Amino acid sequence: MPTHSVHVLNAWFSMFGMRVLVALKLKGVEYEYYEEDLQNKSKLLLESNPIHKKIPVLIHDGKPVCESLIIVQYIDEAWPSSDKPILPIDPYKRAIARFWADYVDKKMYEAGSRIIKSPAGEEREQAKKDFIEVLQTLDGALREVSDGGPYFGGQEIGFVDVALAPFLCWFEAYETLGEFKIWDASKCPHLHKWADTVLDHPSVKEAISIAPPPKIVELLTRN
Ligand SMILES: N[C@@H](CCC(=O)N[C@@H](CS)C(=O)NCC(=O)O)C(=O)O
Ligand SMILES: *[C@@H]1O[C@H](CO)[C@@H](O)[C@H](O)[C@H]1NC(C)=O
Repeated sequence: MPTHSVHVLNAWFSMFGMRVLVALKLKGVEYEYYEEDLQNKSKLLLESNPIHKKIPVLIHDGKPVCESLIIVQYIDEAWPSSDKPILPIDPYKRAIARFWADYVDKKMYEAGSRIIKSPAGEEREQAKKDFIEVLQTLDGALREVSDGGPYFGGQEIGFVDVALAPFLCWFEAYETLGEFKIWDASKCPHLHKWADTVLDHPSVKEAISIAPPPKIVELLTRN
C-alpha cells in the first residue's frame, strides 16, 4: 500500500461508513473507496479489523482505524491544520458532543433496527414509540447545544451532525417498514429543520449520495 494513502473500507448502505466519508469530505481529504461484500469479506477487511470484522475501516498510511466515531475523531486529529474542526475546542463542549454521538449509537440505531426487524404488532409499535422518543430527545438536545445555530455544532457542522446525518438516509426505510410518518409522529420542528439544513451541506450531500433512501428501502424489502 502506498504511503500517505487514505483508504476506506465500507458498504454503501452503512450509516456508520457514511460518517467517515462526511468527515473526510469536511477535511478535504482524498481517499480511495473499497466497497465490501459483507457476505464475503475481503482479506484486507479481516486483517484490518480482526476483532469486529466490520466496516467502516479507515486505513491511513497502512494503519487501520476502526469504529466510526473513533475514526471521525481520528480524522479530526490527524488533519488538524484544517480550519474546520469537527469536535469543539472546549473540553466540556467536546464531552457533550461525544455524549450525544454516543446516544445516537446506543438509542437511535437500536430503536431503528427494531422497527426494521420486528413483525407488525406490539413489538414494532413499541420500537416506533422508542424511535420517536429518541428524536424528541435529540430535538431538545439540538436546542441546547446549537447556541442558536442551525447545527448541533452551532454555526458550523460538528461531531453530532456527522454522527447523526447519515441516519436520515434510513428514515424512508424506517417509515416504509414501520408504516408511519416519522416527522408527523414526532413533531420535532427543530430537528426537522436541522435535517433539511444538514442534507443540504455540500460535504454531507456528496458523501451520502452513495445511499439514496429508495435504494435502502429496496435493499430491505426485496425477497
Ligand atoms: N460500531 C460500529 C458499527 C459498524 C457496523 O455495524 N457495521 C456493519 C455494517 S452497517 C458491519 O460491518 N456488519 C458486518 C458484520 O457484522 O458481519 C461503528 O460505529 O463502526
Ligand atoms: C469472494 O470474494 C473473492 C475476492 O475477494 C472472490 O474471488 C470470490 O469469488 C468471492 N466469492 C463469492 C462467493 O462471491
